[in-house]
Amino acid sequence: MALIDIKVPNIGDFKDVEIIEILVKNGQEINKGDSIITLESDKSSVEVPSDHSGKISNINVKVGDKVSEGDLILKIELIKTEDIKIVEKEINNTKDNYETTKKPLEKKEIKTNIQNINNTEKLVLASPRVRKFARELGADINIISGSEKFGRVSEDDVKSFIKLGINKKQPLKNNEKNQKKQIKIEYDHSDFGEIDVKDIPRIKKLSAPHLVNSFNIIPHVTHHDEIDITEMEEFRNSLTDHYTGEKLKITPLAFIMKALVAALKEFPSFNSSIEDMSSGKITFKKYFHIGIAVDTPNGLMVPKIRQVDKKNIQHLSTELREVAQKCRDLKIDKKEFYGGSMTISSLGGIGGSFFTPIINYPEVAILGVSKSNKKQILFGDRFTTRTILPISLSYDHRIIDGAEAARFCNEIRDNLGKNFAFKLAI
Ligand code: CAO
Repeated sequence: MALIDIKVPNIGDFKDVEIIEILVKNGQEINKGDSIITLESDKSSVEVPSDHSGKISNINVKVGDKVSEGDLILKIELIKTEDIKIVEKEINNTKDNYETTKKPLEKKEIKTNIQNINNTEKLVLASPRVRKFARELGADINIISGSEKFGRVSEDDVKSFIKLGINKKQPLKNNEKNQKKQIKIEYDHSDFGEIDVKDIPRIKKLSAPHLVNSFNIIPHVTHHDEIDITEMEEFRNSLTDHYTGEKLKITPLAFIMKALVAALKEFPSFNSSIEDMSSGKITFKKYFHIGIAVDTPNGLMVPKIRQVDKKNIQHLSTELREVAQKCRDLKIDKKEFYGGSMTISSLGGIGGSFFTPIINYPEVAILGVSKSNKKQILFGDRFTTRTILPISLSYDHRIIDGAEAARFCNEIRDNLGKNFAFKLAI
C-alpha cells in the first residue's frame, strides 16, 4: 500500500492558522486539486487542495487545530498506478528538481483559492467556494447576510440573495455607512486619561456580523414576564437518583426546554423561519431542536439539543452538560450549530432580571431566562413567599404579534406549573 503525506503547503501569511472545516472523510476517494481543509486567519480564508489523487487513509487534524506550513494534514493511499509512478518519480528526483517542479504548482493552485478581504468594509465569512459561486452570479459577498454560525455565508445564502435581487446600492450597505458615520467620534480616549487598546477576541469578531444582521433585519420586540415556579423548584429539588438515592443535579433549564417545546407545539409560528420575505413563504419546522446559548472562554456558542420532545428531563440535563463542555473544549462539530427551532439564552446561573436577547437568525424568537428569586407576592388573599422566574421573549414582529407572544408566554408559564413539572419528568 503506497501512502503519501499531505502537508500544509506554503500559503503566504498563513502561520498558526485555524482549521475551520474538514472537507473530506476517511475512506473517501479524491482527485488531485480537490479541497481537503479550509483554513481561516483573521483576514482571509483558504481551501487547501490535495496535491495527489487517492483514498483518504488517516486524517491527522480536526476542526479548531492551528497549523502552519509543513504540518501533516492527512495521508493518502495511492490507488492508480499512474499516481504511484508520479510519486516515485518525485522521490527519485533531486531535491532541487522537486522544488522547481512541485512548488510553483502548489502556489498557483492555492493562490486562486486565497480570498483576501482586506479591502472590504467588513469581515465577511465564507469559504472560497462560496465566494467563487457568488462572484459567478455577480453577487457582492460583502452585502450578503450569512445564516450560518457567526454569520458565515453559505451557498444557500447566496441563492436567497440572488432571489431577493438585492444589489450593491441597496439599503443594507447604506445603513452600514450611516452606522459608520454615527459611531465616528471626534476625540481620542487618551485625551481623558490612560487607556489600553487590545485586539477584539476572534469569536466576537466572527459573531459580530451575525448579530448585526439579525438586529438589522428582524424587527425585534421583547416581551417580559414573571413565572411562579415554586412547585417546579420543590419538585426539581426533590429529584433523587433511583439507585443511589443521591440528589440529582438538574438545573431549571431542562424543565424550561421541555416547557418551551410544549408551547412550540401549540404555537407553531414560533418554530418557523422566514429567510426571504419577498417570496411570501414561511418555513414551519416539525422538529424540536432547541438552541442553547453557551458561555465559553472563547465567546458565545449556540449548539442545538436535538429532539427535546422525545427526551426526558434527566436525559436533557446530561446532554446539556456534555454539549456545553464540548463547546468549552472546542470539540463540537459545526453541524451542531445548525437547524434550530428556537433558542434559549439562560443567564439564570449568573444573575439579573430581564434582558433583551437578540434572535438567532433565521429563527424567529428567542427565550431569555434570568435568575429566579424568592419574592413576597399576594397569593389568594395573603402575602406569601414564592419562587419567581423572570423571562424575556424576543420575537420577530413581522410574523408574530404582541398578543400571540403574550399567549405563548402564558403557555410556558402554565407548562412550568406543578402538574406539568411532574409529567415532564416521566
Ligand atoms: N434561576 C436560579 N438559579 C439558576 C437558574 C435560574 N434561572 N438557572 C440555573 N440556575 C442555577 C443552577 O441550578 C445551578 O445551581 P447549583 O450550582 O446550585 O446546582 C447554577 O445556577 C449554575 O447553573 P449552570 O449555569 O451551570 O447550568 P444551566 O443548566 O442553568 O446553564 C448553560 C447551562 C450552558 C446555559 C450555562 O452554563 C451558560 O453558559 N449560560 C450563559 C448563557 C449566556 O451567556 N447567555 C447570554 C447570551 S446573550 O443573549
